[in-house]
Formats: sequence, structure tokens, C-alpha cells
Amino acid sequence: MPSLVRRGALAAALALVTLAALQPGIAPIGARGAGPLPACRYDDIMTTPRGYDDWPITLVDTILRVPKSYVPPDLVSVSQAGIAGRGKVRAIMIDDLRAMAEAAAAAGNGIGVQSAYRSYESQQAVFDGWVAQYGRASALTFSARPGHSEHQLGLAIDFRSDPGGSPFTGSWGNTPAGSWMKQHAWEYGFIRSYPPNKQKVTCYANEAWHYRYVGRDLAATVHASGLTLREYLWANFTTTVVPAVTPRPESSAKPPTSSAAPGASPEPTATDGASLEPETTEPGDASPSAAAPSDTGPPGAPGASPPPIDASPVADLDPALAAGLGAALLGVLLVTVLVLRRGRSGVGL
Ligand code: DAL
Ligand code: ZN
Repeated sequence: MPSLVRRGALAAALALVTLAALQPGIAPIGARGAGPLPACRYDDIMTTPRGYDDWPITLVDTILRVPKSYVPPDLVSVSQAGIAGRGKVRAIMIDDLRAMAEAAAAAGNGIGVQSAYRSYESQQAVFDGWVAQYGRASALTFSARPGHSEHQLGLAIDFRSDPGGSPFTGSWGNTPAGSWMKQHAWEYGFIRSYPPNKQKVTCYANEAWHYRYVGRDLAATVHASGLTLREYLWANFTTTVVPAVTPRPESSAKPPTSSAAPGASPEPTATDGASLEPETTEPGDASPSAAAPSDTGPPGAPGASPPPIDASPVADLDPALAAGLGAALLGVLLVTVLVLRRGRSGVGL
């Protein structure tokens, strides 16, 4: 084989091998809904996108999370919306929150805020409190681990009636305010994150009070789709690659069905569709086999579910890293061209 052809073939092979090696890391960029909706499990993978400007489309669930340092830059008091209750939310939602509260009050179904933004640390305290009260397996079915809560996004609100007390003590979804919210919240940009009979896809038990703000346009689209927010965001916006895992024997066990009595604070009690909202009873909603918790200790602790893979470039390819990989690829291609050119000059073409 003439040396030029040989060198050319070698260079091409080198470039191909390099491309193949980089492909898994590059693939997630710009990808959407990489694969089917992941089955419910407990993991610690950084969600993408998660920029503060990506607020309507950032998905957090039992698998995907934001960092401890995630603190929305525009938190303001809910009182700026003229709604009863305390707490902070992102300023982005204030106008729609005000409009919704006014409409609910005008309809005779006043609403207030029970719980709004929660920092990583306060979510940790909330989760730990429930674990202490009901045990970890039960707590996982209704309380997010820190980093995994929509409350940390500053976009989730647990609503209550106004006047009224805690919504966590009964069938709030069947109260006038709860019913009004079910019917109209989406018109103001709010989606009920954890509806009844959907635990297999939301990974949480029914929460009549918990709404996530995504803005009016997206809320209308999600509402019309009939999908839960997790399903919709995953299919249309989430770019994270979530590796499939082979369930270990202990992770295939069903979580205990919560039958805990409602409590007063600091967050919703362990519930299922049947115990909180009679109209939503459906066998299976309360104890989905898909939501089998596998972690029996703190995330990352010995004996817990698979270790966090936050740092995985495949699972969470940072734009800067992507740029670096791109530069490396460019370098390899340049070397390839140089090799070819030297080969050419060597044979005196
Ligand atoms: N109760 C919901 C899942 C949360 O803790 O964010
Ligand atoms: Zn909530």
C-alpha cells in the first residue's frame, strides 16, 4: 500500500476512534427526552437544564436534583401578591399569583400560602423530620430529599384555604378552595405536580395542595396534554441522561403504604389518594411497585442506593466541559490534517 494511503487510513482511523470515544459525552447536548420516562427510583443526578432562566422547564424529581447552592436570585415575599400566608417565591410568579388569589377570592374560594420556597437546608430539616416521624421508606413517598424539591426552585407553593388552617389534615382537594384550584390554577400558570392516581409516574403520593408555577403558556400546554408535569418536562425539555439501572434485590421491594395520620407541621403528612381524597381512590395509587425506595440510609451512605453520580460527564455534561471536548476533537482533526499534509509532501506530489 503506498505510504500516503497508509498514513491517510491511519489518520482517518484515529479520528474515528476519537469521535467514537467522545460520542457518549457529547450526545446529551441539545437532546430532549433522552429515552422513556425513567421509572421511579431514588438517585442523585444533576438535572439539566437548571439555569435560573430555565425556571419553567427545570425538572426535579426523585432522581434529578439541583445543587445545594441553587438559590433563586429573585425571591420575594408572597405578600407582594396580596395573598394570605408567609414565605417567599420567585418574583417571576407574583403577578400571576396575585391574579389567581384575586380570582379565587372573587369566586368565594379564598386561597392562602401554607409553604413556599424552601432552601436546601430547610428541605433537609423537613425531610429529616418526616423520616424521624414515619421512617425513611414512608417519608420518601411524600417528601423530597434536599436538592430534589420543587420548593427549592422557588416555584412551588403548598396552598391552603383562606380563611383556613393547614391543608394537610384532610381532604383539602375536596374543599371549595381545593376544588377551585384543581379547575382553574392552570389558567394562571400553576400545575398540580402530584395528582391522584399518578404515583407511578410522579413518584409521589397525591398532594392536592402542591402546585408548581411554570407560567401561563406552558401550564396551558401541559394541562391540554393530560400529562403530569414530570412526564411533560421529561419528554420535551429535560436533557439529562439518566442511566438505566438493574434493580438490586432490595430495591425491588414495595415501599410500605403510608397510613400515617395527618400532622400539623412542617409539611404534608404521609398520605395516599385514598386517605386524603376519597374521590380519587384507586387501588395501586397508594403503593406503586415502581416507586420502590432502595435507599435505607442517607444519600451516599454505606448500604444506600447507588452512589451519587453528580460528577458524571455523561449524566451532567457541563457546557464548559462540552467546549473542552469540542476543542480536543478539533485538535485531533488538525493533527490528522497535518499528518496527511506531511505525508503528501513526503511523497513529493
Ligand atoms: N412534598 C413534595 C414532594 C416536596 O417535598 O417537595
Ligand atoms: Zn409542597
